[in-house]
Amino acid sequence: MKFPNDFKFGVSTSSYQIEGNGFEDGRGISIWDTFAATPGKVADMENGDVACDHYNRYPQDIELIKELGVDTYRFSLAWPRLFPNGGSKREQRGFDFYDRLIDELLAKGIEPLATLYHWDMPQTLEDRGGWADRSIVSQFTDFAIAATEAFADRVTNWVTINEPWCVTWLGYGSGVHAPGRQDVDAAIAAAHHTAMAHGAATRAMKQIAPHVRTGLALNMTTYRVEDESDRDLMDLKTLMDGELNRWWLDASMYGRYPTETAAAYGASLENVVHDGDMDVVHSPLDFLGVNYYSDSFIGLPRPEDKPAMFGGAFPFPQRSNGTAPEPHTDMGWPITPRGLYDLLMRIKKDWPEVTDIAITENGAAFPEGPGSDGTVDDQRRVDYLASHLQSVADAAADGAPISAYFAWSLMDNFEWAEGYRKRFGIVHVDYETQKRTIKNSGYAYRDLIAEHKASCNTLVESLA
Ligand code: IFM
Repeated sequence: MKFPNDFKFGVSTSSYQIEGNGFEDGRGISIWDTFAATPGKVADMENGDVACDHYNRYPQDIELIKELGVDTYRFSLAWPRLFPNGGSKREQRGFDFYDRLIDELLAKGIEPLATLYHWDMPQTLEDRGGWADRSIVSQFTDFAIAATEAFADRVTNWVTINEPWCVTWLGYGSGVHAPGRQDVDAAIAAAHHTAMAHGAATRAMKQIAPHVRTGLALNMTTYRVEDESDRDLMDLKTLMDGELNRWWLDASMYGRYPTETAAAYGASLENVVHDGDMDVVHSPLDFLGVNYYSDSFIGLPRPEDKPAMFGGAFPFPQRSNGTAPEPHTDMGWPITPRGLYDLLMRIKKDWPEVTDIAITENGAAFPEGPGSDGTVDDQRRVDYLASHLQSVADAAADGAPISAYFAWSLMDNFEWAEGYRKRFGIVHVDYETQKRTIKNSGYAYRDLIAEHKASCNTLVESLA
């Protein structure tokens, strides 16, 4: 596998999924606290109160990151740690925590990449309508300004919003994620307000700190249609592609929404888009973050079909769970590494203005834990990562402008509605003891990075 010489390897996490330290040091209540406390929402009624206790154990976790040999670490800021009730009243202990984290990363030679919003909105803001209410745009922009003022002296690369599709459609459409609303109009409003929030925040951040680079982390997929001669299925693909792959990308790069999908949203969208909004939305990305896990299969559903990832599109007819091939990960998501290559090549072709792509998440859930000898033999994850990294390398060789890859995730963590039973880490976490054990996939990733660096050094030496 050959990567560009300046290619960066990283690992990714998010605040609510790993930090724990729920309500100490002044952290306010987030929508995920509320959602997790609602019976029937999260498996086994688990929550992020303790999680991986990263809030207290971050120095050891940074040691682990160092041991893996990665160049960069992507984490998110917990909004309710910095502003417990949204609004403007700061909690200094929250700022201090991220100061310590960033300083420790830099001291160890690891470049921080900060995500502003990875789903833990202060509950008070949701009580005012959350992403479905227009006021969230200015609230988010104020939060982005405060974070920039505090951390941009040390953090250059920022993701504004992680997976706005999930925020929108899982949070407000299907309700399987916090805040758990099931309201298509609210979801369509959220689709617009997340796009506006990215644009408004980006402009404000760059005014204060012109050197910052901002991007969105979009969960993107390659759609496979069961029968391409079926007009209905192909039309459905266009709608779903517009809803998931193109919505935020066309919005930020070109200041417009995909025509067919916007038309399908109809008056629900027209009612929330005010004059001048699309100028706010239009805010070209410095880099595109791609979170890729799986292809999606569009076909006529049969009772025996397993639902494919992101297969449930809203508000379109539920005809999207086509036959997904085996094998699957523990999430039931098909393993389709070539889809990542195809996606990257599509981005190169369809959005030539995107000049920098980072794979901000890629990984797989498998349950393996330590065996009798203490090691974690997670060969399926080793294979998953290797095959997807191969696709990244191939796409880079074929001219896709990819500069970085972040494995999801540094360590096992709170997998949202699935609680702790789905493990994505390349480091195993024993939640009873908080012991961390690097899995074989972590060692394989470390070795791949070391080989890459060695081959770059050899090249430099041979040129000297
Ligand atoms: O754990 C999540 C992450 O928070 C967002 N992207 C997908 C991951 C796996 O489901």
